[in-house]
Amino acid sequence: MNILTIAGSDPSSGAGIQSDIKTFSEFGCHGFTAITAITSQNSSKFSGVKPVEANILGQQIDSIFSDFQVNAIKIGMVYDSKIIKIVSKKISKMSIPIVVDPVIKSTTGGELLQKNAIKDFKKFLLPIATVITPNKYELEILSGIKIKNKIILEKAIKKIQKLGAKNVVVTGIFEKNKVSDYVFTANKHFVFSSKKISNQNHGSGCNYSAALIAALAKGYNIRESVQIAKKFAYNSIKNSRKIGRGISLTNIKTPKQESIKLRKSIEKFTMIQNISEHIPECQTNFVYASKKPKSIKNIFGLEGRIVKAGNRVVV
Ligand code: PXL
Repeated sequence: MNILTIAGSDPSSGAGIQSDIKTFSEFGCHGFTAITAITSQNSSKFSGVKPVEANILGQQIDSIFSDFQVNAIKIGMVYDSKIIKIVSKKISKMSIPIVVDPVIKSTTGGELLQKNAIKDFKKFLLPIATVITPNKYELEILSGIKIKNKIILEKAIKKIQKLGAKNVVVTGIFEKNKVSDYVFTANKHFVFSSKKISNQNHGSGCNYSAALIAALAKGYNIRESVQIAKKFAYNSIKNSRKIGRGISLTNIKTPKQESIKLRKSIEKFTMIQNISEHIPECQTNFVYASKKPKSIKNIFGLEGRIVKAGNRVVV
């Protein structure tokens, strides 16, 4: 699968396009990029931003679409109205999944969306979003509603859906000792919770939305994709590293050679036409041993199983 990220450059590679490319390749997808703005930042300080000229951004997007097949798009930092309008003009007629991550402020306080661009963000980008992934703060800004409890949260989400976003995933709502994501599709609601990791980091939002679009591109439905993205972001926080003087950068652990091989085999398996018909009632799994195994550490397999869902195969 090929995925285009339309986003800002982050020289620390913790967030932005640099991080998105890493996430896409982690999912076995090829990442294309169209850069909207150049930020200057490290783990402690956001020192500046320069948006790319709108026509240059348009050219980047055209260069990709005139040559490659693009299966899905992620939109991250867009910064100003000119950028928002050119993005909308170039992609609004495309019928592929689009995840819009409405980033407004960086962890270190940098402005990623100008205040006077919020109106155009709502007008042009919400209607093209297959999924929008605001955190609580971003939802408050986009809906204009201060979220004090779950009833108000629901009201704010519905307002965003009315503005055109088909599915809304509100990430990172803190509740006692867990952190929950609220998923609203056209007619169903889900809540997914996980343990709270109290670790200030740079990059988890980008990891989440990039993993979400990769899962959607690979054919998982919204519910499955959110679960995949949540786990992916959770692990990237768990493995985050303090590389600089400031906050930690999330870290996508490079998997071992064996797990790459295992994943490739599973991917090939899932691509076989009508393979779901051959998965038994008890479902299936892929497990293998490296040569001359000495302990259980030399056996590789999937956590969980490969299951049949209608005529699809879910790993
Ligand atoms: O995580 C949000 C984000 C997105 N894009 C860029 C960023 C940040 C946060 O700092 O710098 C370019």
